[in-house]
Amino acid sequence: MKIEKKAVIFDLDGVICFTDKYHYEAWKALADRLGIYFDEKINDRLRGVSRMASLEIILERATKEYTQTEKETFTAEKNDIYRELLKKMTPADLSDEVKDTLVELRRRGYKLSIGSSSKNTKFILKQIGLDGFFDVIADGTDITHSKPDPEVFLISAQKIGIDPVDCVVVEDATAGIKAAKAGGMTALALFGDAKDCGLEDYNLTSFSDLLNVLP
Ligand code: B16
Ligand code: MG
Repeated sequence: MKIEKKAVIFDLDGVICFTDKYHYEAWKALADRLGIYFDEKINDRLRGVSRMASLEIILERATKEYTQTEKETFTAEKNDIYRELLKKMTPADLSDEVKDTLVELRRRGYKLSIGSSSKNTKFILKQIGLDGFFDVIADGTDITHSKPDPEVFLISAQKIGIDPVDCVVVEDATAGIKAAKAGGMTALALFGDAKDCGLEDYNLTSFSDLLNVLP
């Protein structure tokens, strides 16, 4: 299959790099402190969804109600732990496969951008040595509605100046595939629960499979 498009919008967590273990460790520390059961299976449900929506999923197992102010304290607490863990990331956390594929896509003339729900996007990109690499970044700091709402991808397309129909999105989360489709874009699934979710236009076999699909 060949897909004729002008821009590629990448999800960050789970596509360009892998921060799930740090999200898990940070949420687990918070859940343990609150005495709420949390495991890796529940953590999988947090892929691509916003920080507050992630907390709400964890609180499904809480035995008491929390106020909005308490919830905001909890998400801030989790984020402090998470950012400390992110400091462990280095350019070695960016695989040669991802780096070489990005460079080749740029050589082929594609505009490259990020569409991530994470408010830590710029910090993560700096840690892995991709600071300033992408033509455009749209992230959790730009949006009011998280994936599966298409907002982050539409802002990304608008910032690059390319029509959504000429954009492909690479995603590891079903929420992200839904967001891409809702935005009128072509959705490529890679890893995670996005793969074979039934809504994707194409399942990538690997990150570098992009070079087979995008001429
Ligand atoms: P933060 P993505 C998402 O990033 C993560 O997959 C999701 O687990 C996280 O809750 C969300 O970012 C918000 O992240 O707390 O750093 O703002 O997959 O859209 O790149
Ligand atoms: Mg993701």
